[in-house]
Amino acid sequence: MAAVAAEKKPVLYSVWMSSCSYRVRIALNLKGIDYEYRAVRRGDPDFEKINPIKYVPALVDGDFTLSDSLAIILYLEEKYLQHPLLPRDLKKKALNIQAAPRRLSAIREQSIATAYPSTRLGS
Ligand SMILES: N[C@@H](CCC(=O)N[C@@H](CS)C(=O)NCC(=O)O)C(=O)O
Repeated sequence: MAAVAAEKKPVLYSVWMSSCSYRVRIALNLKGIDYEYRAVRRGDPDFEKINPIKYVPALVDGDFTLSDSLAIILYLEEKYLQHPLLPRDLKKKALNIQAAPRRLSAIREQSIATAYPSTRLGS
């Protein structure tokens, strides 16, 4: 009988201060997924070969490459059933996905305000 090849860890391509990448790291950690982290520099031609969309984050899972934080999080949620991030109830789940883009921009605004305090509204 042929041995079953061990599945490789998913690889996250990320920039340390990218809020879009934080979301995916938060999801990976909440779900307890073992993954490999690869730091990317802006304009890195090797990364652009892996992800022609060029934006981080990008997740490589075997022969599958996916870009966009929300798409990645939903993919991880479906693939790894442990520690669900979304309710099972169809309508509650849909409402969470409806709210997700707003929550994602809130993370972005908070991280910009933390990194660049002079950009805070009202200051
Ligand atoms: N909707 C995308 C947005 C991706 C995005 O804008 N990524 C930024 C970093 S947060 C990026 O890679 N920008 C290109 C650049 O800075 O050169 C997502 O949520 O992943």
